[in-house]
Amino acid sequence: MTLSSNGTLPAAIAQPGYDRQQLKPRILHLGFGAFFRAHQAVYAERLANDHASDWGYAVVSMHNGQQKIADLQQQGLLYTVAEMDGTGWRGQVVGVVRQALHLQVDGLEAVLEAMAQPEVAIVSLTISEKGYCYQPASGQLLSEHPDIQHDIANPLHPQSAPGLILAALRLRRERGLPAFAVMSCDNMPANGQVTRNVLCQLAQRQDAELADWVTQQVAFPSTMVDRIVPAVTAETQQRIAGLLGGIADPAGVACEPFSQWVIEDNFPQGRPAWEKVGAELVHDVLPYEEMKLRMLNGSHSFLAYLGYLAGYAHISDCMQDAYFERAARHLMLAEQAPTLQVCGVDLAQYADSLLARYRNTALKHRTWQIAMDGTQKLPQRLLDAIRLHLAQDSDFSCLALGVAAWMRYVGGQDEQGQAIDISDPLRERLADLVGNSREGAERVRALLQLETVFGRDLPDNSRFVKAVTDAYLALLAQGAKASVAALPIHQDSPQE
Ligand code: CS2
Repeated sequence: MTLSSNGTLPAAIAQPGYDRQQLKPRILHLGFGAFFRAHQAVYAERLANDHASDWGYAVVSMHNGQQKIADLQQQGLLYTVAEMDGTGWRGQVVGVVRQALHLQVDGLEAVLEAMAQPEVAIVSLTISEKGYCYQPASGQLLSEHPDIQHDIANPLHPQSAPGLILAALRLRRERGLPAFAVMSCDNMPANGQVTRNVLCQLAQRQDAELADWVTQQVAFPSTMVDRIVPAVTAETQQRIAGLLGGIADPAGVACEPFSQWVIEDNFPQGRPAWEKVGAELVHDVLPYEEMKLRMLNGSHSFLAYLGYLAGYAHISDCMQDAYFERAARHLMLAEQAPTLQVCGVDLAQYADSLLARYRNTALKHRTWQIAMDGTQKLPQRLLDAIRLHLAQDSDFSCLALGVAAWMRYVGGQDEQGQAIDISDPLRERLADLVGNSREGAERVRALLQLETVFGRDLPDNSRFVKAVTDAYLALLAQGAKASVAALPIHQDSPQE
């Protein structure tokens, strides 16, 4: 039995209480991953259930996730979201997806046609940092990216996400339809601006008139998104089947109860009334994005690299080590919070709530998962704050140790000499730099050559190079656990 032939779901499972036929795919979402399913779609579900909203989704996956789209289609475009914590698992069936396509299966024409429907007012994205084909250190298009090179030469047959969106905008322009807004929901500061940069810069390389039209007509609202959604495992699927009374849901997803969404209110073709279901619509998202990226994602990456090296498989395992918890708190409050502009948020309380979320043992959020794609994550999570410390001559020991731990991690061997499975779009370049440098200070200097990560300024800054090198050598000499325990953290620091 599948989810769509239901009628027999246990009473505890919330189900769509609205007429799904009334929903129109007014948002087309690119990237049908676990995060979208557990975050943005749930806001739309609440709007449809409680506020008679007709904002439904068309979802499109481009590269991976063929099976996921097929699974979803098999079960009438329904799937389950389970919230999990120490008190148990609670399930809900989500029905806001009205159409699901996969570029490799349904073809480019079908995808572009879906994006060119007059009712599509928003194209939203969860394509992960690397999907933008940009340079994390500068926020500009990475024109030498092979997919971008391809899309410059073949604008009508794009391979990259920016190329696909541009091809859809081109079609709308030809048909005299208004542009949709393009809303990034990925973890980058000023993610709207990054999206604007890559689209406009790619358009300039393709067609000057299209570039002008995009610059003038397309809105790129920024957002801050937050919900911890670990990768789905066989165990997650079993638990979900248990909730559903034995029905398997291969498109199901499980997440923490917490959820936050801050959105720049810039939608010329209209938007759902997200504010009715807990999202915050604001004029300027950047202060919130920086707060979340530095305090949450920054501490996540710190815990991921050091935790992995120390043998902790999950974030909640790191929290069992008092030195790790102390270091994460110090990183948040003493090294990240002072670099933030956000007003009206109690950052000590925010840090406490993050640590409480990290302690959720039901999540089983793997350090390995967070360690992925470090070259795309380090700048906004650790390096931006380091630049501010360098400018004001303040301490950044935890941040430096985080960067050093990433370098140790991409070295490819853990502290027991076991190989690390490194997942990163620059994996080959990393292996090259590692393979051609001697272990120790030379390795640090080699990795600092990655300009898309470190820019040109950091490798030239002697204080930065020394802090990271010292931390790296300490990691080699004494290991991750001892390095975290030895951090110069004063317990009576006023900020803690
Ligand atoms: C994590 C994020 O995998 C990672 O890099 O830091 O996915 C994190 O769980 C989310 O941003 C939380 O909102």
